[in-house]
Amino acid sequence: MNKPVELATLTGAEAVVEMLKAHGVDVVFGLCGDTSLPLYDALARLGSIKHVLTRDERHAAYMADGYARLSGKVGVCEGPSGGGATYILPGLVEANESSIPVLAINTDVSVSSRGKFTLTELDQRTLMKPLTKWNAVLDRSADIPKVFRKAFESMTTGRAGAAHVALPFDVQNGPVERSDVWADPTLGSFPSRRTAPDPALVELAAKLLRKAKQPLFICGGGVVLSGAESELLDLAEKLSAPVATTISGKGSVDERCAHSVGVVGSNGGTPETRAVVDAADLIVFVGCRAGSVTTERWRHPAAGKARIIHIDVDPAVPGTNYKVDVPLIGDARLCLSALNEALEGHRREADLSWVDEKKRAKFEKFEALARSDDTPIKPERVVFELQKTLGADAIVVADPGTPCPYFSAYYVVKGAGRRYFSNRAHGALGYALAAGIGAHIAKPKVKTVAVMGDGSFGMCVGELETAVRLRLPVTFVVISNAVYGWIKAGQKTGYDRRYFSVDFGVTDHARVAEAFGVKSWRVFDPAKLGAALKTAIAHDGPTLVDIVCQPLHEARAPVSEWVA
Ligand SMILES: Cc1ncc(C[n+]2csc(CCOP(=O)(O)OP(=O)(O)O)c2C)c(N)n1
Repeated sequence: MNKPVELATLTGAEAVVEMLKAHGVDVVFGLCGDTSLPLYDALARLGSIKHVLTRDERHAAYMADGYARLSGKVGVCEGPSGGGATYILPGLVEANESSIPVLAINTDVSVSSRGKFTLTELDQRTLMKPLTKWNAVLDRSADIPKVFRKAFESMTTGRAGAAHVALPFDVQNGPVERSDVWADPTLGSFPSRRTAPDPALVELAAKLLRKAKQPLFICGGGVVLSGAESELLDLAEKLSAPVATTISGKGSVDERCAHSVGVVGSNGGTPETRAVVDAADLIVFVGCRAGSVTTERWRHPAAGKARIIHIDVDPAVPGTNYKVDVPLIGDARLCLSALNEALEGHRREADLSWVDEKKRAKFEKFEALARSDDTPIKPERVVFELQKTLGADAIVVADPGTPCPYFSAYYVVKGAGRRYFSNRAHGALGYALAAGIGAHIAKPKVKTVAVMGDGSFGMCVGELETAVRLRLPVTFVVISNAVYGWIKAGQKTGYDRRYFSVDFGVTDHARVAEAFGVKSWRVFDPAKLGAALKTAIAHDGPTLVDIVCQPLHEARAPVSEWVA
């Protein structure tokens, strides 16, 4: 341990930092520990990588996730052994399932201390294996360069995902040949090494699209991840086809345009958007897993109701939930652009006013509630006021509970590209605050707003200190109702109002935030909400608006069914 190293060599910890730099990493989110001391020392000495100290590892991973979504680069987080690994895990699994490249590094007890009841010893290899796309535990320093090259290649090629590397204490101190420290920097961004679809299948898909009477696109996160927005719009215009999205697909298309249907499914869809799905005779799923929420448990579309073209970079996706007429395997941008080429000169003229009618009907119901001066404040009013206040380029991050379904349904994304996201893989409460911080660090010139329920607030409040310490002008909005409202609404509709163990006490979140040094407002009166949000959003430091809201079990459901 701590042997002097030769000049042609780096220490393992130095090599890790150099490998991160070689892949273009400029920020790491994380939290210190005994086993991380060599890594921290290397980060300090080798400069250039900014370290964002977080208050727990879960939020470090959520920050890395939000950062990756907005920067298009791999998000990196780190923590120590034992609890540092178990705490980082929730963020890592969310990123992996959401196809976001996040690299987590947990330092570990020395290789020489393994199997001796060493404090914090944990089988990180087995723990992380089912939760990541790729993971490794380093046993020798010489392997550091190739392990990091493999991690980046694995995270950003094909279906993007998370990777985990465990870095033992003595491995951080051992030697690495300087000449081994190199990388392909393009692997630091995603998607890298795009793959194109089979031309024969492209022709088949084009044939189906030419014949379709009522084609519809349902876009998942894959369109935004691949940057395929303009190829999608070109194709939708050629076919005069409506474009619906999942929650993660919001931003595939400017939601103000005639083609946009909005979000479909059981967490943000409405009867009007469902009707558009039911009317289609050909559905093109793009970068979408056609999971339970998007399809309302595989009922919309119903099996056999429409022909299916399924575009996905992951060959395992098409055919999993629907009988697919044509699977197109490849990067969404390359697949859509191949379809555009195959349909060159084709134009299906069709009137989209029926889609507009559906949207009008949906927003009429919404606005009637959004303009209400009732107290407690209706969730619709919160969406309405934020929509009025935020610029077109703002980023909104929504937690589960009230925020996700309401903002997914009614917050209109003005422009294509990532402007709205939620943690749709596991939907764990308490994601938005930290993911919003990560998003802001990636896009500091754009306003970021994180919207959460009070259940979520209880799970992430510690990171307010991080926002204050770094003076981040992020606005946090708490929908305050002293209840795990989404679940109580499920007890109302599915269990005959037998409410059980879902209510908790009232907290003044504005005062809590103030104690951290966050400028805060607590709003009861709907007439005062707009002004409070406007001032909070314009402020040049962290702000929080605590809105006393109608609980979900008393509100009109934004969807027909509560349990996906
Ligand atoms: C970590 C975690 N635990 C439990 C759940 C299950 N769950 C989904 S929504 C919800 C209620 C959310 O409550 P709150 O954040 O107060 O928002 P509200 O529904 O009241 O708007 C719960 C407990 C979850 N999504 N994540």
